[in-house]
This record gives sequence, C-alpha cells and structure tokens, in this order.
Amino acid sequence: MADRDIATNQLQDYKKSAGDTIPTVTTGAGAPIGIKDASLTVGPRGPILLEDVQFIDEIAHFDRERIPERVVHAKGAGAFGYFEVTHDITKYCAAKVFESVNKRTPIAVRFSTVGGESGSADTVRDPRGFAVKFYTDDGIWDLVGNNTPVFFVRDPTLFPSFIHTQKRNPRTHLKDPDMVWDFFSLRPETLHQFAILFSDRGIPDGYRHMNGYGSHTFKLINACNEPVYCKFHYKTDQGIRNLDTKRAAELASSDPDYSIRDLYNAIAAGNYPSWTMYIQVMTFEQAKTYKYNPFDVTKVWSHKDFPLIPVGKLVLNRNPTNYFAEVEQIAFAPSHMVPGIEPSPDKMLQGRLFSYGDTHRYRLGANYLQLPVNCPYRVPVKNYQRDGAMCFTDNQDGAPNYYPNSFSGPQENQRARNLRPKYSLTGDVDRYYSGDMDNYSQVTNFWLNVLSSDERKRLVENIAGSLSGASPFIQTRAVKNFTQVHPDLGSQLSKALQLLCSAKM
Ligand code: HDD
Repeated sequence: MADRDIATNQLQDYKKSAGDTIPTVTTGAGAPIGIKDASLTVGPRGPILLEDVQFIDEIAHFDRERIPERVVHAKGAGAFGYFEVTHDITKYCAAKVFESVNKRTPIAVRFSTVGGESGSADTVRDPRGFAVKFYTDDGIWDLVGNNTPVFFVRDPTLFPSFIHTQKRNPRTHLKDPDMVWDFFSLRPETLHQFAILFSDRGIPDGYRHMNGYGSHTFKLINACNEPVYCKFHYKTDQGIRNLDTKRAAELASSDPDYSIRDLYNAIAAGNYPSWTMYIQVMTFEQAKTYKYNPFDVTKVWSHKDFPLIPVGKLVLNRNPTNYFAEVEQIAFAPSHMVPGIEPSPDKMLQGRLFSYGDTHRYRLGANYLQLPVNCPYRVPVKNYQRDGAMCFTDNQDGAPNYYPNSFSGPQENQRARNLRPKYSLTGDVDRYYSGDMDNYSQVTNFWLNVLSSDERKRLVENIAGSLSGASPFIQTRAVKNFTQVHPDLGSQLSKALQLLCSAKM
C-alpha cells in the first residue's frame, strides 16, 4: 500500500487506532441492534412491517442528512491550529488576541472556492475563500477573507446579482458566459478583481500556496480608546504557487478534490502550513485626504504609502476529526468581532455584517453558535438569549432571562465599554450610485507595473478564452472596458478574441 497517500489510508489508520475492542452497533436512541443487515419482513419475499422501528430510525435519519449547502463558497477544506503574536501592535489595538508577543490563540480556517457546488472541482479559476476563526479570550473573532485583496463590487446590494452570474442559468442549469460577461462589462468596478482572477493567481496550487486578505478596511482601537483604520494580510510561508490552465483542467477530471487532499495530507504528515500576518495602518487624518476612498473594497492601499507591519503567524496543525461536524457546520461571520476591532464604514462590509448571521440561522438554526466548532469555548457565554430549536446546553440554567434584573444576571463589562471611540457621521440619506468611482487607475497600474510581459500575455489569453463564449455585443463592451485600462490590453485582447472566434467558425 506504499503508493496510497495518507488521506486514502484514513480507514486503515482508523482501524489501527481503534484497537481490538469493536463497539456494539445501536439505534440512534442507543439500543443495541441484533441484526443490522436485514429489514423486518413477512416471509423472505414479503413487505416490511411498520414495527420495523430499527429500519425507520436508520432511513429517516438518512433522509435528513443534507443541510443546505452554502449559497456561495460551498466547496471547501478546513483545518485547525493557532495564531501566535510575533510583533507588538498594542499601540494600535487592544484586542486580547494581540495582547502580548508569544501569545497563542486557537484558530479554525476554512478555504473554499466560490461559485461551484459542494461537489465541484477544486482547480477552477475562481477566487478562494480564506476564512479564519479566532477563539479568543474575548469570544469569537472571524476574519472572513479571500485570497485577493479586493472584491468585484463595492455596494452589497449588487452581491446577489453578481453571484447569480457566477452560478447556473435558471433555465438551462448551465454556467452561462453571457451572464458572466454581461454583468462584468456593465459594472467596470469589477475590473480590478477580474484582472487578478484571470492572471496566474486565478488558480492557486491548492490552498497552502496562496496569500489571504481581510480585504475590507477595519478599525482598530487601542487601550487609550484611539482608533486607526487597518487592512489585514496573510502571506503564505510556503511560497506562492499557481496551476496553469492546462494542468488545472487535467486535475479537474483526474483529482477534483485536489486542494482538500493536498491540505489534509500535508497536515497529516506533520508538514504544517503557516502564514505570516501583517497589517497596514491608516490614521483618520490620512483617510480624510487619501487619493482613494479608503473604504472602497475594489481598491488596495499602496504598500509604499502604508507599509506592511508584521503581527504574527497562523499555523495549521490539526485536520478536522469529522468533516461535517467541523467544516460543513463551521459558521464564519464578519459580525463576530471582539473589543478592539470594529467595522469601517465600507458599505460592502456593512452588508456582510447582516448577511452571514442570517444565512447561518437559515442553514444551521438559531442556536448555531452552540455547535462545538462555533462556540466561543474559551469564555462562558452569559446573556439573555434563551430557547430556540436544538438548544443543547443547559440553556443558562436558572439565571434570570431579562435585563436589567436584581438577581445576579450578567452585567456590562467596563473594558468593553471603554474601547468604544465615538465617531460622527453626516450626510444626506440617498441611494448613491457608486459604479463610477475611478474603476481604472489601479487596474492600469496592475497591468503596467505588477505583471511581467509573460504574465500579461497569459492574462490576455485567459480573458479571451472565457470571453469568447459570450455574445459579440458583450465582447465588444468588455473590450472597450479593457481598452480603458490600457490600449495595449484592449488591442491584444481584441486580436486574441478574433483568433479564437475565427477558429471556432
Ligand atoms: Fe461572502 C460566504 C468572503 C462579500 C455573503 N464569503 C463567504 C465565505 C468567504 C467569503 C470566505 C465562506 C466562509 C466559509 O468558509 O464558510 N464575501 C467574502 C469576501 C467578500 C464577500 C472576502 C468581500 C470582500 N459575501 C460578501 C457580500 C455578501 C456575502 C457582500 C452579502 C451581502 N458570503 C456571503 C454569504 C456566505 C458567504 C451568503 C455564504 C455562506 C456563508 O456566508 O457562510 O452569507
């Protein structure tokens, strides 16, 4: 069995670790079962009796095995480990997770693709989710990011439409290049993320060889209650590695679970992947005058203007013991924040603050935070929430369930109260169109100053390969947008498209 990888040998390994004692099989209610492989029938050919409660117990549970898959990021891999502080950032942030150098906080990470179903191939051109759950001394902090520092749109009200274009056509149930390119070409703010997606980084080689980003601007608060804006970055310590289009397509058929397998095997072999966390910091004064809107998630902050500040290390050293319990049921939410970390006014982030908890309550239920993988197990949860479907704690026993009260119910925390800088907002309430906020300058910089000439060539090929499937009027509109990024990009793309389209005729 030397040619079998660790993941393939999982059952062999289980048998070895289980030892000689084989447990008795039981019903869900724990009753021992005498015969497991035959239903209760009238004669060998007869129908099954309703009194075969053993069969009903088995089949009724099976009938309910699937829960709704995530509406996006359905296919993923998870792992556990720790975050260790290596550099002091307490002058910016009083969150306990950054309290002192060498401090370790347990973490869970889920990596994912975005558009495919839970059975789809891992090696597709798609952003990768990079969601981190920190089980801190102050409760859960989730940084729910991607492997790209920017996002496609800057107003969350466009998110459902955008995602629909990445999913299946409602009539044909097929992926639809017209839907994809129609939306992209009508919303040029997507260009920056799009350029990254169609570059070499669009298909990472598994999950260990890519960076992660918190993407949005957040607010950090220090112990003196002074705020700064911040962006989070994780740089892979394994080095960046990507798959070319051909290899990715081969793997999609020969090993569609390539990235899950790669992560599982690396951790099982003791080859623990790690990432270095950095922050960029912008003061409120700088934010007022910076050349870009610092809350626009389609833009990056220049590393020259806001250098990366090292913070710590993420290390993944444990595979999930059970995929469903610990990965399918894990529930990340940007609204899971801790004292010292707050949202910025980024409207995409604001939209996400609602959406994730909402989807978890639908997908997992009102008590999703009680599930072992989601609960803030390093602190006691004490509040005035009670009951709900599948409450499986002591439901806070006999403590008062209303606030205020005179009977020793949980009280406010002074430290959390102190870490709340006031901020003022003014402005006229309206629905502000945001599609025209400088969609090009950073993409032009990406084309001119980030990509080498070979990388530019591949970018053009990759875009043309996908765009060639769209209707001609959509192609024309998309090329016009790419021409605004840079005339060379427009003309090279136009040529590549002509070649591909004439080859198809
Ligand atoms: Fe999202 C899942 C990342 C915008 C709504 N998102 C999801 C996951 C990641 C991201 C990593 C998977 C989490 C997991 O592994 O369980 N999403 C992002 C990033 C965004 C972003 C980096 C922009 C910068 N997302 C975004 C918006 C909305 C959502 C604007 C809605 C207003 N995202 C969701 C969701 C999901 C989700 C529908 C599906 C499953 C889940 O939340 O748990 O609520």
